[in-house]
Amino acid sequence: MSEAAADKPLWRRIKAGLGKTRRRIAESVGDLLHGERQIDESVLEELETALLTTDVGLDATERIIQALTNQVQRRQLNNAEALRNALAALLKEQIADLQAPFQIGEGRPFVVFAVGVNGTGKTTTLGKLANRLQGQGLRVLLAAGDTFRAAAVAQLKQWGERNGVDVVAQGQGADSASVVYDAVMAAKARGHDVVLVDTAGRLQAKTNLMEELKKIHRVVRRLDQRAPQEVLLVLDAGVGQNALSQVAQFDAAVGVTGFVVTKLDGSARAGVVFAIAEQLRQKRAPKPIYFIGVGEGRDDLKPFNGDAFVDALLAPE
Ligand SMILES: Nc1nc2c(ncn2[C@@H]2O[C@H](COP(=O)(O)OP(=O)(O)OP(=O)(O)O)[C@@H](O)[C@H]2O)c(=O)[nH]1
Ligand SMILES: [Mg+2]
Repeated sequence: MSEAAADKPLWRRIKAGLGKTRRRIAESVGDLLHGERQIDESVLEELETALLTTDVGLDATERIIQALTNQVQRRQLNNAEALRNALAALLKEQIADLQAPFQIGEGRPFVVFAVGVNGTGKTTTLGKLANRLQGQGLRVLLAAGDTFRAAAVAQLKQWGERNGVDVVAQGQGADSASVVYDAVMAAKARGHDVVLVDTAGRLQAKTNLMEELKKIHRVVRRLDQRAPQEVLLVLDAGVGQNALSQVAQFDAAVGVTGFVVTKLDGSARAGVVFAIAEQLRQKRAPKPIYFIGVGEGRDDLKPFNGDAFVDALLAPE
């Protein structure tokens, strides 16, 4: 099977998940990308607006439009297909550095944190991830490090029960660092490969919660210098450009190693992925988007594939 053929089902599923953003692009510039329009500099203004309204962000949009303008001036883009191909190539290039497989590497247990502001999808993402990793034959333990919200432990336990994954938890209000300590020790004793640590959603401004997160991080680091091997910042695509400040703040607090962008299915702002790439590029600190969330089901966590992502966004209805 060719590589393109092998990718097709993934592409199709992502296309469905990105429906809202895709439709917004198709509605605003579909005639331009898929029709018979003459390509000149004025059509690029419409494209610029479409990119901005899907949250690609000013900087990335400007760079892309500038590159297209140059090509139009050199008369390299004289039909819709040429424009669509050029745009796709630029968008793919923009996020090429963000692609890396999520791998369970060295260290047992391999410790993964999910961090992020309230309600971005941390708990759900860990549930889906537990399912995925168990499917790869790894022994997974979930740690209910969110002791802040009453329903949080129950929510994680429910995910655990549904998928046959062990959960380490204490009651609401317990010290989250102690829960995580217990979980790592339990994993060592029982031979789990991976500990997935759920943490409380926090407002970036709440320093005490950020301090608590740093404390959990320190406790785990003390148990194993290499841990946590991954700190996943879970971002809700719906917040658009606001995601950028979350990246900066969580990275400063606990050193983010990669991202999960959730709720792409419910948002017309999937372009934020390009804005994140732009921010990382400017800081010369590329980090991968390991996964995207395209639904609430356990199979709705997909590895991020930049080319498939762009092809899905630009696909006609
Ligand atoms: N449509 C859709 N819904 C999602 C996705 N990921 C999470 N959700 C939903 O978003 C809501 C919040 O998810 P949680 O996993 O509880 O978020 P959280 O970050 O753990 O929230 P806190 O612990 O309160 O900070 C739930 O209703 C999830 O089902 C996704 O990719 N797509
Ligand atoms: Mg949660």
